[in-house]
Amino acid sequence: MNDKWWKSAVIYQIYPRSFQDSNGDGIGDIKGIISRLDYLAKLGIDAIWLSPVCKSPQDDNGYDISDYMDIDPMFGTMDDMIALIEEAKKRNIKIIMDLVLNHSSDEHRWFIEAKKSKDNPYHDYYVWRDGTADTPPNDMGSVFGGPAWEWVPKLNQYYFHQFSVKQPDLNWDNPKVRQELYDMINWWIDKGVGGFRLDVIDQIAKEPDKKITADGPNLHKYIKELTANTFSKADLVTVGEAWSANIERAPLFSNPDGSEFSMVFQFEHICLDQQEGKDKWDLAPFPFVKYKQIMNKWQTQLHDKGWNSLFWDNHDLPRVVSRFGNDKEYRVESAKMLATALHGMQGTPYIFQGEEIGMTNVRYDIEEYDDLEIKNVYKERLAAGYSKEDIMNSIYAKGRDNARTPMQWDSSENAGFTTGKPWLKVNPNFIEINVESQLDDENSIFNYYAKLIRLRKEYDVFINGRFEMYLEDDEDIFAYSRTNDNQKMVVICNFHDKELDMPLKDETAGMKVLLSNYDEASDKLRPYEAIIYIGE
Ligand code: TEU
Ligand code: CA
Repeated sequence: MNDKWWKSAVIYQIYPRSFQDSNGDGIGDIKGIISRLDYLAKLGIDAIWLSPVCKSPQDDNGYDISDYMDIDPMFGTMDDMIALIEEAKKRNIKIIMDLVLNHSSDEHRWFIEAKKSKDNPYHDYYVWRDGTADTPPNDMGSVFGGPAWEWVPKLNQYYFHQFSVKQPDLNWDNPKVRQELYDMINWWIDKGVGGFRLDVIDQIAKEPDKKITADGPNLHKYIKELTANTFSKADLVTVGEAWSANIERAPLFSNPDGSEFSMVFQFEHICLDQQEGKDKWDLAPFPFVKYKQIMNKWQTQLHDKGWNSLFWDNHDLPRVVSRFGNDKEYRVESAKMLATALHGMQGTPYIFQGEEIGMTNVRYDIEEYDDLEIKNVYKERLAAGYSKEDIMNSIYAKGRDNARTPMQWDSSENAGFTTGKPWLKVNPNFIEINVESQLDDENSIFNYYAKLIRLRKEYDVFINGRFEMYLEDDEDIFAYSRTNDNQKMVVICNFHDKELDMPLKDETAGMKVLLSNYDEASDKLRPYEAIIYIGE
């Protein structure tokens, strides 16, 4: 099962507008990324998942594309993009593009045409329904709040948008739409990209009349057709973002026969710290034992049947160390522990920019946030009678801008991100938490991540070992083994700040410590301690 390069790869996600600005306009750009490639090579990553850089009015920070075959001037030019692909290649790093195929921007030329008239050739590129000004086709809502239907008086029709009103859904039932998208993807493949991440791909086969969004009846038919016409022609990595994927359907998305994607990117473990049946803003404590059950299920049941992505955070999620670790007195220990727990499992690990230095969540005034989702939930919940304090607490915990504050490179003004005014305020803790202070510190979070990545390349068992969990009901410890034909690895992680008796001594007797986040050995499992043992 080690045949595919992406199984032993580590993928680093860049959110371009927040990574590195090169021209002082306060917005990260492609030239900025190029200037930091040596840093990423030092970390040891194999590929960069680049959040969208295509032309976009930036209503949803690039996830609303108005031209799939051009680069947004804010990020640079097509020449810059080609240079990025080439410069990355020199360092053995592949570039993974973010494909947003469920919807386009309302400023895409297809949509501009589509709304001109019902018999315009592009009309059927989108999802329209008749109705009257005050009666939408049904009561479906958009992910970002408000209705999923937008009235266009000139046509006496509504168009469907699962996300913002500036993100009209593409009509995948129209073969012309599918063909246009395949042509565009093949054009990118010819430019030398290493793969694609497919945004909300489980939502393309929507059937709004039946109120179906994710996982529509035609979904896997469309994905198979997409892959056969594009990705299957080259040795690419493809990652399907699928909020609806469960363990039964994940083997389809990531079928080892290559008919769909290389791997699935699913969220079951991410939706645990919210109240049952409500949404992410309705906070609940993290149910640790439940989390372990979910990991155990995915690790054991997908083994040999598909391939999973391993991640704690991304540009839509809070910072891992603030969410599942301790961003105060044990920030360094808990960041390393969380990395260990994740990288030890089977699947392809993702590192979201800044995670490798332990960047944390922020608490800003509402005016200081930028994300449309934060602004919408604030308005909606205020109108619904929630207290401001309540709403802000939800935003501090779950707001997407937690992940989007500029990368903290050094302790100079604006953390070395820009010489201008950053588009989103820099986290004030950049003086303490930044790349520069960690590069030469052997014990830094950065160097711990670099070690983890190196070990993954050295020991096959990280890639193909069978997973077995220990101590299922333990409220503090996540521990498991990975075993292949010639090696066994045991991973022990303390998820809390309690000091515990060292568990599993019989299991680990005679094994050697491969990695640990504390200096000296001890009989106790210290707060947020993580150890990887290796043996035969
Ligand atoms: O995210 C899919 C998605 O459903 C999330 O937006 C999530 O539900 C949201 O963060 C609410 O908490 C993808 C992208 O990752 C996201 O950035 C885009 O906004 C979205 O698709 C639309 O393209
Ligand atoms: Ca810039």
